[in-house]
Amino acid sequence: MRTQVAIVGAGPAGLLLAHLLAQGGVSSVVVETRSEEYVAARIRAGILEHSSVELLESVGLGARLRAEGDQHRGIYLQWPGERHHLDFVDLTGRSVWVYGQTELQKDLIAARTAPVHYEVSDVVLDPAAARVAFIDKSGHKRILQADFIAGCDGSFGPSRNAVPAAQKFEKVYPYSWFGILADVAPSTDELIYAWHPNGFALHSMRSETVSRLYLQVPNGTDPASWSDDRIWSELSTRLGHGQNGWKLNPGPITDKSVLPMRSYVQTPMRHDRLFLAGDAAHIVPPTGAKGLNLAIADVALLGKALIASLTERDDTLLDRYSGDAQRRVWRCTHFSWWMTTMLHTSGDPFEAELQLSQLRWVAGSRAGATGLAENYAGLPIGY
Ligand code: FAS
Ligand code: PHB
Repeated sequence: MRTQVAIVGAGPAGLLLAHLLAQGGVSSVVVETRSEEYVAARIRAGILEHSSVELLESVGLGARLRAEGDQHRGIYLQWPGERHHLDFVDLTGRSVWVYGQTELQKDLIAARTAPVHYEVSDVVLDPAAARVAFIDKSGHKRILQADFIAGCDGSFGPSRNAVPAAQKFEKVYPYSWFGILADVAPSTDELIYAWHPNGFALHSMRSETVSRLYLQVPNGTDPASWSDDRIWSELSTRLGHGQNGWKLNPGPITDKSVLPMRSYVQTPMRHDRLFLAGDAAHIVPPTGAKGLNLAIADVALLGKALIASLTERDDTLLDRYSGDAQRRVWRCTHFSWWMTTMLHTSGDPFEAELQLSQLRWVAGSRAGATGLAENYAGLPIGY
């Protein structure tokens, strides 16, 4: 098989890159180990930052997002007895959108801009020859010859290990997130990030009838070990049920999962004719809502660079890709670490006082609030 760009992975990075390339007249073929249904159904991110929405709209992927997504002006920061709204639009002129990653994935699949081979196995990359070997779902050995390979295969794919002598930075946090989906209307109009002595809690949502909530739990927590009652009781405590008349409305829980928290950055994001994008190159703790948005920012840069190389024989952007992408990767890695360490408790009373002081400053100072807003709503792509 022959194409211009072989894309490994059909998550948001892989499918969005295929879409951007097609818009620029460049052909691609995607190979994916999972089924289309599995990839579309994975429950993951929920927030799209301003520049992600602008990019998606600019390439014809904004219609359902605008119709079914929910534009938010900001977030609430909370600690016992206090809840403060940070208005990103007032502070930075930029907003965010609540639109589940599953919905974006469905939009990307529906756009069908490139052939996708689902349920493949034995994927082997040859970065120097720009070749991908795999077994297709009928059991046939296939060779995909391209000009370039895009490694969009997430944190467990082969691409990140196909970069010899890569420098790897990793931080594992001493806690995880227990996430639930519940068939109940959100009890808040915008997201609540809550600091509490018992641990962090987040009230997010997916629609007017589906809530998405998270609890800080010890690493290794078994989702089955928490009863629904215990989950709602702990969420009520940490989110301030009854505080200033506010109520958390419980409802039927339809999904439970525990997500370990870590930061991971690998550099460079290129080897020979292989380029990494998205979780293949970096992982952030979800506290800053950056994972999906960083994947989008990577492929926005990589798509432009590949199009310039393949249609104008200009490799300037390709040669700069890893350095340009890493600037935003480290900005988002720092912001995600900063939000995580500010909001998650460790039981250390000194640390708790520092966290509360930082929260009071961010919520009470326009400079502090603007710093959070700039990063959360997202710096311009190419920052
Ligand atoms: P993905 O992991 O989404 O996609 C990679 C694809 O490559 C997958 O479909 C995989 O099956 C495929 N693949 C793997 N190995 C392969 C191989 N050998 N050959 C071919 N294909 C292969 N981010 C947030 O912002 N907020 C959140 O709340 C949040 N929650 C998350 C919860 C979980 C459980 C996980 C794992 C991630 C979460 N994230 C969250 C981060 C997530 O949204 C990622 O940032 C986003 O999916 C990145 O997209 P991709 O880079 O495309 O990687
Ligand atoms: C989500 O809705 O899944 C979500 C929102 C904000 C975050 C993390 C996850 O910081």
